[in-house]
Amino acid sequence: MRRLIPVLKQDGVDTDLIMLVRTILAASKEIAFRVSQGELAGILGSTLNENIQGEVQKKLDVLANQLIKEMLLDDESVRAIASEEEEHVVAGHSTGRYIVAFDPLDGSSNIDVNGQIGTIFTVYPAREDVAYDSCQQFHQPGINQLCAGYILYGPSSLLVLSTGGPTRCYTLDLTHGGYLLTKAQMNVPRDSCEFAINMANYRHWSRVTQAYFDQVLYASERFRHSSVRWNAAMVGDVHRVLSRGGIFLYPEDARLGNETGKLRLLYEANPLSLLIEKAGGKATSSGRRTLEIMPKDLHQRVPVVLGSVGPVDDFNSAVFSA
Ligand code: FDP
Repeated sequence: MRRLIPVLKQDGVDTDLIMLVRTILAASKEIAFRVSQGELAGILGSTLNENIQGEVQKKLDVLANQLIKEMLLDDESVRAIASEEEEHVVAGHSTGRYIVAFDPLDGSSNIDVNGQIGTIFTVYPAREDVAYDSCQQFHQPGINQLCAGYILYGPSSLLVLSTGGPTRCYTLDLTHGGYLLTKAQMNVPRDSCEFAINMANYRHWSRVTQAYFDQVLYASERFRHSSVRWNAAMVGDVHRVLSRGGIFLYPEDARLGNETGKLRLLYEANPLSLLIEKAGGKATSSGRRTLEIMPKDLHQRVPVVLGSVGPVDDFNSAVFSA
């Protein structure tokens, strides 16, 4: 089996970027170890604080953020950092070539139930036309991403990564502590009848979204054998879609704070959209390609609909041409 670094070299990835990915993965190995220790590591449960999004911070959210942030700030190629757990941009090195955004711990509600959780990250080129520590560094569409990935802390720890080429999957080998290539090219099947959506939000959805799911559940022949799978961790649900097809949806809804969606464009929707596209799937937001949205805010939320081309097109044509 092949190790990560030779694969990245063979893919022609820039040496500085390879080193940066290694930095992120060093932090991920420490998080994977603590997660595997669970209660024994004293990392379960909540802190007394809320993050910038007004969500209760879990101990592991804080620990993961601290670990990744500190390791990234030691890397001279990093000009600025954005994190779900940081209100503002964190300044790095003024001459660094890259900016990095990350969600240190996705799927927080799964931490205390021994469920799937993950770290999502993305790397962009630093902008020369704005201050090195300005939030405008991150005002770049997702198509500019040089690299995107997630680490899924599940029964085994997996790294799913694209550096502009195919979406590849690596498994953390605990015997030597490195990531080994276990799937050279992930491919999202074109069609599938599996939906990942929090159906309990039905009452808050727009009328057209409700009407679409009325069809899926009660009338459509195409989706007669459909099923719903909801992990409550985007990394886990998107990993299932990447592995065997399906559609993941988190539409906007009427609840306060969710009017433009729940998931964050910069460090959730964009990296996962790149991985889906590089595996032959489709990633959209309000009917348009997510990767082309120009971000206006570091913590901007967007509706997310991604996965197999067939069901994504079906949803968008029903809801946006209605
Ligand atoms: P969480 O808030 O637990 O970190 O990032 C947001 C997210 O999880 C996604 O990972 C997940 O898909 C979604 O929110 C879960 O939302 P619900 O609470 O509506 O299930």
